[in-house]
Amino acid sequence: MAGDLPLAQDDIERLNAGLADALDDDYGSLGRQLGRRGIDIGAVKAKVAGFSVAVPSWGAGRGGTRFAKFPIPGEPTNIHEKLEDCAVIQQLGRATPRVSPHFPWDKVSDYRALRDEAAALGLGFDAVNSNTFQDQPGQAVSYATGSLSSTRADVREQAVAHNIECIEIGKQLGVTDLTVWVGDGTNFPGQQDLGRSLDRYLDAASEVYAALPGDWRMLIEHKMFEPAFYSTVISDWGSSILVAQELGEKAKCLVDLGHHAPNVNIEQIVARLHRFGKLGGFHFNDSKYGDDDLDSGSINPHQLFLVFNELVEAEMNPRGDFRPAYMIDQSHNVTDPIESMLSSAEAIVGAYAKALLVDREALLAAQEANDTMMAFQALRAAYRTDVTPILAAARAEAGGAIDTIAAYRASGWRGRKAQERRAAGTTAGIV
Ligand code: LRH
Ligand code: MN
Repeated sequence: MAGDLPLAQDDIERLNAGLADALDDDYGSLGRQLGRRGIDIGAVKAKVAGFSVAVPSWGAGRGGTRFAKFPIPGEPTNIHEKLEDCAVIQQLGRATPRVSPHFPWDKVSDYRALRDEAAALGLGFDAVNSNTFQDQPGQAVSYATGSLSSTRADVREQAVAHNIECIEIGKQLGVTDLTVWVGDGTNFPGQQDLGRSLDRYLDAASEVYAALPGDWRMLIEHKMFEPAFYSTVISDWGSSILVAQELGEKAKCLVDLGHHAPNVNIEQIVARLHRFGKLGGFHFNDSKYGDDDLDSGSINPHQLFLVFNELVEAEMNPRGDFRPAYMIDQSHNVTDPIESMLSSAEAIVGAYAKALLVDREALLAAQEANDTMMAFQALRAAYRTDVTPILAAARAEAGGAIDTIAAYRASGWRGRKAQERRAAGTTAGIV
């Protein structure tokens, strides 16, 4: 049981008390509105209360770009402080009970102790992320030539060994998913043979696959470009699903919303991966141009809704073991990371709640009748519904804050941490 939650629960309840009447009024009127549409608001609230998304450990600190990083006083600089901040997000939002760690960024000497430390804060862990896109001090060979697809056997072996080390760490943290994203690719035509690169990747990835315990999954994360700018070995969902099918049943595909060209129909990719039983997980974020890692739902909330519309359809028509790992993957360059993750989690849960409001019978009937406008209106009626009262009610009933950002600011958490924590570095880059 979570012993030492970071914030005073009384403070949260006192703030909620001042907002409860208004929430009751809003919830009541929404309940009547949904009732007229044949929807039981209580049933939607129950589904929302059961929904959760993991936060990235690397999102708890300020992120940066290749140009600069602007840290804020009191931001976390190690996994222990990151867990504290993730516990604040969970205590206020009650939708992010797991943290997805990244290695070696979150390396410690005792992972069982880390697991207990997280549990005391009301947290668990989600998919472990390997890192063969940066060289670490003292590393035997460099990843400058790529990692799992490098032409150099010693580099591939090092990358395989690192992924297997992440599995061993994950076992101690109680997780059963390994996320494998490799930045491998080229900047010049001809730099590498596009076919052989994939073959080398497949050989090395199959060694990682062979090391997976029976109940584990390997989540293959595709990305169109960056850090490579001419070709990327696992560049799109097609490459990802072919690799996952080649590797085996435990290999699934992870969709990072920011890893596609602008205007790509990501909800259709979700439907395709689900159709073939290969939908393994998500990295939620938003973007306008490239892999901007902006707050989920901040640029294109309709796309997020349409993705969840496919996920609710998938939930109702499961293929294989349908249990996608829902995770946030963002870089908070200009906001307080805690506020961004509170706001993003709300946007993600909100998209799920709206997708639950779709009248699927009416939608299917209109589709079958080729009544395009009524099919679209079935989605639009759900999308334009303000589900905020449902989210706030579910949160408050779980001990969270009705207004998460107001409660966070009232807590003075960041100011307190600025007194306690050492200043973060200003080295440019993602973390
Ligand atoms: C690559 C990526 C991947 C993580 C990294 C932090 O762009 O999305 O998921 O390893 O960001
Ligand atoms: Mn990602």
